[in-house]
Amino acid sequence: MPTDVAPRGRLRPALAGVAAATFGAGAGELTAAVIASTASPFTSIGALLIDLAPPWAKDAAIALFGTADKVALLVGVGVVLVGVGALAGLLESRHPRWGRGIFALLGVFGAVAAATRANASLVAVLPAAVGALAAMGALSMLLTRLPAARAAATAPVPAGRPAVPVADSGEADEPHASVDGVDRRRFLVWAGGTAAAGVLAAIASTALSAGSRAVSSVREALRLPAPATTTAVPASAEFGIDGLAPVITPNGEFYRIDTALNVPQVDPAEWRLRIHGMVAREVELTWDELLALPLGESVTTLACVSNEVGGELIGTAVWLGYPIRELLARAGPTPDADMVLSRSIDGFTASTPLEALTDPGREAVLAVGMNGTPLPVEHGFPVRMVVPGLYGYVSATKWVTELEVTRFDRDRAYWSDRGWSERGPIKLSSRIDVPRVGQSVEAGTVVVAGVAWLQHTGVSAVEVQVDDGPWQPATLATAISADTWVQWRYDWDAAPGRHTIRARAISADGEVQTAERAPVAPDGATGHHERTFDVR
Ligand SMILES: Nc1nc2c(c(=O)[nH]1)N[C@H]1C(S)=C(S)[C@@H](COP(=O)(O)O)O[C@H]1N2
Ligand SMILES: [Mo]
Repeated sequence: MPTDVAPRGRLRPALAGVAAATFGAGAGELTAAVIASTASPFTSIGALLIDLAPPWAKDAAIALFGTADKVALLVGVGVVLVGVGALAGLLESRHPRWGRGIFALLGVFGAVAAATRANASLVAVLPAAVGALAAMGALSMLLTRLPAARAAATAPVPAGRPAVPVADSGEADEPHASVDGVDRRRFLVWAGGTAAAGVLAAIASTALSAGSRAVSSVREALRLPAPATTTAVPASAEFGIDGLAPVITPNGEFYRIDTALNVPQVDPAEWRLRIHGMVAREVELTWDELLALPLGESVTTLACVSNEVGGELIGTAVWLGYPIRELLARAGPTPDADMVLSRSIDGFTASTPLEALTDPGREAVLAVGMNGTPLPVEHGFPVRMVVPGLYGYVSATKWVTELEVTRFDRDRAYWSDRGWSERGPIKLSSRIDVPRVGQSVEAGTVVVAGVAWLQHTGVSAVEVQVDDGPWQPATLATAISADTWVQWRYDWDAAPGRHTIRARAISADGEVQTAERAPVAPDGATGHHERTFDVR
C-alpha cells in the first residue's frame, strides 16, 4: 500500500460502509419522495428484480411468503445493501476510491432500474444519483475518522512503539488503545449518527410520499353513482359456517396479486382509457364519461393461476362496472383481430381473447366499484377489468389505461413472456375449508364444508370421499350465478381414527374434476384437495 497509514481491523471500516450505505439509501428515498415518488431506488430495484426473476423464483416467493412476498423482497434488498455497504467500507479502507466505486455502481444500477420502470421520466435517475453521491461522501468522511488513521497521523507515538501500526493486527490487540480510545468513541458517534440520519430520511420519505396520500383521500371522498342494474345475492348462497369462506369476500380479506411494489397511484381526474389497435376508430374515455354511463352490478369470482390446490388466491366480489363489449363496439374491432392486450399504468399487460370481451352473455366489465365502495387502491383504483371465467393474469388488469385490439400471433402479455400460457381459462376446482387444518375433530357428525368453482360454466355438484370409500354427494348452497363459486357442505359421520377427506366438483356441463395433479405453471393447478384428520 502506498500510504504510510495502514488502517487496522475490519469491523470499523465495514461499519463505516454500512452507515454510509444507510445514509445514501435514506437520501435517495427522500429525494424520490420529494421529486418523483415512483422513482424510489429501493422499490425500483425491487421491481426490476421482480420483472427479471424467472417464473420459478416468483412461484417460490409466493409459496414461501404468500402475499408478503414483496415485503420479503424489500427486506432482501435491504440485507444485500448492508452487505454491499460493509464490503465497500472494507475496500475503501484498503484501496481508496474502490469503495466509493462500488457505491457509484450501485447508484447506476438504481438509476437504470428507476429509468426502466413503466412511465418513468428522466428525473427518475436523480434519487439514485443523489443516494450514491451521499453514500460516497459519507464513506470518505467516516474513513478519515477511523481511529487508526487519526491516531497514526496525529497522536503522539509513545516511546518504543512503531510509528506505523501493524496492518490487520485485529480488533482486540490495539497498541494505541490508550491513545485513540476517545477517537474510537468519536468514530462510533459519527458512524451511528450517519446511519441514523439515513434511517430518519427513509422514515420521512414514507411520510412524505405525497402521491399516495392524495389518491387515497380522493378515493375516500368519492361517491360512486347508484347502479343502473343491481344483482341480489340470495340469502341461501351463504351457509354461514364458521371457518367456511364467506360467499362474498370482504375487500380487506380479498387476495392481492400483482407485480407492483409501489401500488400505482392514479388520480381519477387524470385517468383515461384508450382503445386502439385493430379498430375502425380509436376511442378515448375519461373518468367522468365512464361514470356517466349506466353502471351495473355483477358478481364474479376472481382467481389467480398461481393458486395451489386448496389455496386461497381466490375471492368473490360484487363489482360495479360497465360492459367492455359496449366500448369495444364503439371502436369497431377489425374482423381479423382475436385478442385484446390490456395495459396498466405500471406496464403490466394481459392478453384476453377478444370473444370473451365481446360476448353479450359474459359480464366482462371495466369495474370501478368493489362490494359497494370504490375499488381499493391495491385492487386497481380507479378502474380495472374483471372477466368471468379467466384467470386474473389474462384478464383482470388493474389500474387499466389501454385496450389494444390485436392478435395472439402478434403480441404477447407480461406473463406469457415468462413461461405462462397465453390463454388462461379457469379450471374446475373445489376446496375444503372446514374442519380447518389442525382443528381437533371428535367422532360423530362432523360438518365438512368448502367452496367449488368453474366460473362462467357453473358447478352442478360436489362429491366427498372419505378414505377410499365411495364418492358421496355434498349439499350445495344456492349459486349466485355460474360466474361465482358455490359453497358446499357434507355431514360426515366420523369414526375414531385417522381419516382422509377428499372433494371433487362436477361442472354444469358434466365435467368431473380430475384427480390428476398439475402444478400451477403454465396454466393452473389440478388435483383433488384433501385433508387428513385424527378423529378422537
Ligand atoms: N396492473 C396489474 N394488474 C393485475 C396484475 C398485475 O400484476 N398488475 N396481476 C393480475 C393477477 S395475476 C391477478 S390474479 C389479479 C389479482 O387481482 P387482485 O389483486 O385484485 O385480487 O390481478 C391481475 N391484474
Ligand atoms: Mo394471478
